[in-house]
Amino acid sequence: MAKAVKSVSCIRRSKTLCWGAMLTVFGDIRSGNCLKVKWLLEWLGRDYRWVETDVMSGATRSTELLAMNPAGQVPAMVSDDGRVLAQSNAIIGFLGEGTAFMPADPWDRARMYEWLFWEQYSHEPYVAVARFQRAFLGKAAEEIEPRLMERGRAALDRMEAALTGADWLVGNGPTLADLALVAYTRVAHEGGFDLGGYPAVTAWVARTEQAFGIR
Ligand SMILES: N[C@@H](CCC(=O)N[C@@H](CS)C(=O)NCC(=O)O)C(=O)O
Repeated sequence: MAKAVKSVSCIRRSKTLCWGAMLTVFGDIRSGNCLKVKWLLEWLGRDYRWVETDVMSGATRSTELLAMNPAGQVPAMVSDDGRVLAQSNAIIGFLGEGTAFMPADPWDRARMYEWLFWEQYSHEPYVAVARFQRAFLGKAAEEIEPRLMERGRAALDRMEAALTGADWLVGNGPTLADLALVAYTRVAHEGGFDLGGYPAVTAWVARTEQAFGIR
């Protein structure tokens, strides 16, 4: 479970003083990429610290955070032994190792990765970015670049096709592919996407939230 938040500058000081030997995640609680990591840690019952890092205030570009993750982004995870891992899907891949969310079958595992890479290249850049611009930057619908909406709808269309007649994206149970893709799909309406026309996706969102204990 998440422990109390400390300031980012704390990372420069003694690790025993600030973090102990505890897994620590730097993340913005409003970010789907960060929430993927939090949800999995909670589901696994792992002891961890969450350091809230406000994307809007530029905290991801602080000297401390850039020293950890030169990409200047969250999530960034500091493991128990002090090593740092960035990229949400790499982090959930590490944490999900050995769980039922990581298919043992090599083909199914590769298909899970297929969805994870697709999420970052063909879904998140449209669905999450439209949401960011609408919900966080306060842009009106007509200010959103039409291409963002077209590509976002194309991503949702692809998911609808994949989930029509299937409960999960890969195999017969939830995997990290479902976890990664639910993060921004469940809040797609905040970006102006109407999930009303996506019944299979809507049912899958509810199923995936239940499977991972997402509230
Ligand atoms: N591909 C990265 C994307 C991370 C990302 O875009 N993080 C955003 C928050 S959702 C961020 O830190 N933005 C701040 C910035 O780029 O300055 C991942 O999956 O972790």
